[in-house]
Amino acid sequence: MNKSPLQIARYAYNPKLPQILREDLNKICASKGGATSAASDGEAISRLFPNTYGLPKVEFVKGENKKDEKTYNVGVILSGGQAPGGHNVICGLYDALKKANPANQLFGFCGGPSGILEDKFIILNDEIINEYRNTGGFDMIQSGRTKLETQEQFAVCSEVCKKHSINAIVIIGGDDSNTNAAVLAEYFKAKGENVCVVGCPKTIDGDLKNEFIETSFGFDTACKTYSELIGNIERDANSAQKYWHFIRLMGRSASHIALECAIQTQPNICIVGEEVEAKNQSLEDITNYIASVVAKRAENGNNFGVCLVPEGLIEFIPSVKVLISEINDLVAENEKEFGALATTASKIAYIESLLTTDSKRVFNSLPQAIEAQLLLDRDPHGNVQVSLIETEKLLIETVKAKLAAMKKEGKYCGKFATQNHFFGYEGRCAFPSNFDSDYCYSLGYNAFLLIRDNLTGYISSVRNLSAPADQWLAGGIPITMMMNMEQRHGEQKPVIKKALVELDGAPFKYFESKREIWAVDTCFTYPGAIQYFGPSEVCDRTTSTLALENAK
Ligand code: FBP
Repeated sequence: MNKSPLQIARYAYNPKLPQILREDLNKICASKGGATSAASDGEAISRLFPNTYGLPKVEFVKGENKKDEKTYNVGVILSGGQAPGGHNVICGLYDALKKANPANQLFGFCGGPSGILEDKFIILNDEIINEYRNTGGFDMIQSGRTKLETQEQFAVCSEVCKKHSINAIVIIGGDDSNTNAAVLAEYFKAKGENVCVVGCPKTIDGDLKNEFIETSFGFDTACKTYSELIGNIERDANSAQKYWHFIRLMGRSASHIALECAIQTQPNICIVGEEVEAKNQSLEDITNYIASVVAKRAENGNNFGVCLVPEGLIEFIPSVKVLISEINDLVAENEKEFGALATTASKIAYIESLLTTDSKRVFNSLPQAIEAQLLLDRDPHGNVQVSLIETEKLLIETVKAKLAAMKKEGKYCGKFATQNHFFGYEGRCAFPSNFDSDYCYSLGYNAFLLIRDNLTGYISSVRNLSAPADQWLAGGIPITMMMNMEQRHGEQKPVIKKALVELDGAPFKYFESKREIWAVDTCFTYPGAIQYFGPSEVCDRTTSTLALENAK
């Protein structure tokens, strides 16, 4: 493997562990709280998880633990989209496992959850692990989006575990993957098979968080990477003073990334999908708002600016949400006929003919490119892939049209020359920030302790993250505790509740209190590149989202 100087320097970085995890493994004990219950729908969830529901929360504390003579064969799986720090979760898990007993083995299932189903793995050793310490990407074992959810799949997992004497599985993934980890844990318990299943909270989207999981890993590095790029664009905009830049940011449904980047870079506009939905705003409302800011800045001689758009915005506009859900159903119900259509035009015409009158009107109001993007392949859940919809271009078009209409009415709107950008993949495999390097390593190391104490159905939890790493708290949360029942594919399913931006939460409140000033004045801030070496206040800084949420 060719190595850059930074990669070589990062190998030497020693991730910081919480104080408790620095103890000798035999001196760390699980302190258990009382029985827990689900976030809501406790009765239904307790029926579905008779063996793993109601388990206590666990915190690791100093104490005497029995000498562990057991040999562990652990399987690890990376699930879903890449997020900076994934390799460090594996490195932390590996180091703890080998520290407990050098004979313990770590099986890296390749290509995501399909790796265990196809029995495709590599045995991780020092040579492999040392190539990936503190590096971005998931390329050590790759990831995938296969869902582990059916009884047949679980039976295959069980066979593979028996074949290799695997007694624990760590699933590193988002809300759905951790939900599936809980279902798999329940399956093994119900069958009386002693395979411990532990989850780890991953996703750049930042939407896997709650009282016990302060943030998912990867969010910190991804937001810092995008903020660096946005800051650079802001400086370019302020230097040339001739373009409005429309920047779409990844994050799937949730607007956490856009909001965090807005706080870090202070752009003129940031649309928050959750607010659009709460205020029942239409595409026209959003367009009018942006056009009014453009005109106001033009009055002050500022024919430039920056507007951030979360990639999930389109799904939050109520009328478009209804349209998308109709299209999802129509595509699923008419899969064969729809799939046989050869051209985009014929697909558009076909769907249009089946839409309800209101949705047809909304569909027809969109530019043809967006109509086509709404019909692209669905994800494994049957949902539209928001990363493929160019909402920033849609807004440029609607704002242009609005400004033209305003000019006709005699309003001064200045010039509106635009550039569009989409930042997503640029941030998912960056070298993890010090925070993500430390957090991920701790999550992996901690996952081994959960396995050692046979805490199946738990998610690795490292908390108190705004404090220096040595003060972080480590433990485990029963996954069922974070669940509620939701309608999925026409059925009620137990799932981890997705955390969207809360409009009464501290990050949004902060943004709301500033946005009017940022809109008209030029208040850009330039965060610069992630720093890995240097003063702690620069290198170990966490996200504003975490700082504001933890300050409450
Ligand atoms: P996860 O939810 O699996 O962590 O993935 C997050 C994400 O990066 C989203 O922000 C984005 O919409 C999606 O993955 C893109 O998916 P893909 O990698 O399949 O193009």
